Parts: sequence; C-alpha cells; structure tokens
Amino acid sequence: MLATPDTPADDQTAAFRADVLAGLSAPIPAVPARWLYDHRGSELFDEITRLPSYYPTRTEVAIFHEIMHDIAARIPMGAAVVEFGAGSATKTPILLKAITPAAYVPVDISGDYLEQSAADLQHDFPALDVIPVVADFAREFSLPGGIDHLPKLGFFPGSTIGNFVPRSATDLLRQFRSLLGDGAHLLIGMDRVKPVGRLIAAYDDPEGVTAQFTLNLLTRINRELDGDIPVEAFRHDARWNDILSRIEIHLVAMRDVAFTVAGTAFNFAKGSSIHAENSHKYGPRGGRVLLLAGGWTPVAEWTDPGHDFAVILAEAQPVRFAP
Ligand code: AVI
Repeated sequence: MLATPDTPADDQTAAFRADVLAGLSAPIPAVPARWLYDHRGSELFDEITRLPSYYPTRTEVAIFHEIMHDIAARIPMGAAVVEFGAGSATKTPILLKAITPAAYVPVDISGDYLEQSAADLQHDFPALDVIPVVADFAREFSLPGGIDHLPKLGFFPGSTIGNFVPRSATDLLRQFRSLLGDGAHLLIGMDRVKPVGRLIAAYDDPEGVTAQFTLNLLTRINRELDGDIPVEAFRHDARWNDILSRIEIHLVAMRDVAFTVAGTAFNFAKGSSIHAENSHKYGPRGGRVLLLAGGWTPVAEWTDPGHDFAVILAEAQPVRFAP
C-alpha cells in the first residue's frame, strides 16, 4: 500500500533523515541513540538484556521483586501508572501486581510494538484500564483525559535515563514532571558507576550481540535512507569516558570509506568514528541531584547487595522557597 503524505511513518523517516544527515556532517559525527531501535534493533536489545555480561536488567528485576511491598505502601491505591516506553513483559507486571492501579498508560513512539505489548498486558490484567499512547515521550504530549482525577506514578525503568546527556536528561525529567503534575511520583532505574572492566564487558560482550546492535544502525540507514555505507568497514567500539561518567559507543572506520546517504556524500578517514550511543552511570548522590535538577525530590532509594544498580522513588513536590 502506498503511504499517504504526512503519516506518522513519513514523519519518522523525515526525522531520521534529518538527524542522520546533520549528525554525519557534524564536527564530531554522531547519530541520536533512539534510531538504534528499529524492529531488528529492538530484537537485538532484547537479546542483550539476557546476556551474562549485561547485568542491568536482571539486577533491576531482582531489586523490583525485593521492594514492591515498600512501593505499594507509598503509592495511593487506584493510581494511574504512566510508563515512559512500551513496557517490559518482565518488569511492568511486577509493578502492576503490587500496586493494583486503576489505569496503565504506556507511552511509546513505536505504535505496532506498543499495541502488541498493551494487548498482552490487558489480557493478563483484565480489570485494568490499559490506555496506550503513541508519542515520543521526550517531546510534549498529552495524557488521556480519563486519568485526570487519578494520582499519578511515572515509571521509567531500565536506566534509559542514562542514554540522555545530563542536560537532556534534566529536560526530560522536567517534562515528565509537568506532564504528571504536583504530587505525582516517579519510579526510575539508574545504573551505578562500577569498575571499568565490568562496564566494558556489559557493552562489548564476547558473544558480539552489542556489536550487531550498533552496526544495525548502518544497515537501517542503508535500507531506509537509500544509503550505501559499507557496513563491514566499521567496527563497534565501547569506551569508558571517566570525566563524563559514561560508556560511549562508537562505530569506527577500519579503512578510509566514502558513501552516500539520501544523495549526500560522506568521507570517513580510517580511525574516525560515528558516535552512536552514551550510557551514563551515576553514583548515589549524582543520581539524586539529577532528579532534583529535573524537579523531582527523591524520597527513597534501593539497590542490590553489590550496589550495581539503583531504583529511586521521587516525588513532584510543589515548588517552595525553602529547600
Ligand atoms: C536502553 N539502555 C538503557 C541500554 C543501556 O544500557 O544503556 C542500551 C544499550 N546499549 C547497548 N547495550 C545496552
């Protein structure tokens, strides 16, 4: 079927093209990490979460199992849970079972994936009002009117906040706050700083799945933006940037390469790279200050015995003049 002009798919492709053309021409070439998640990218990320060296997912799930009775005591009954992202088949049910909310609103840009995961959840929680919203949660959007009167709990697990540079992470948290309103809660996962060897192993696994995940960006560019990038000329490289407290993922050219994307020519010299992703790691105080800067007051924090990962509950307290 021919796409009609101005469909969301067209908007997506136009935004992807604009980001790639601007990003590849920038002085430090970079493409925003959100474009790693096409269908194949999402499948590969799913595989990453099950890798032995990728500790965040299983650690966060273990924390959730431990703390849900505590969360349930802190969140009013009959709340609306607004999840930023489509929801995970493992994590979301743990929360929904514990707090018995009145409504669940997953927000995700990928309509197909969202519809499917929302339908699965509705099947498992028949009494719950499941209202998926197709939107880019990093931009302004509105919540469904039917949940106006309910207390709100924002849910942002997975340490996805770490994929935003602190300046954008602050904007994002502020946007969550204005969306959810005074008195709302936010339950958020953050990955902790830890020895570099473990971090590198998590982002450069011996199985090579993370490498495939990153290189898939080039395949996606070729397919969707009429590119001819020689994918085999690039390699995945995970680096720890200590001063910025983040893992950086780069695609490094292994030889001089020339290619075109959407009719625009690019040259990458051997050794130069495309910056494809950041994953910021926070110490306990750094994570809480980030939340405060975004308008959220931390009220409780939990971690695993090895302090690998943190789950923080924060509250949107009304603005005050005193601290
Ligand atoms: C989605 N996000 C939290 C992952 C992370 O750990 O930063 C993305 C990822 N990239 C490579 N491995 C995992």
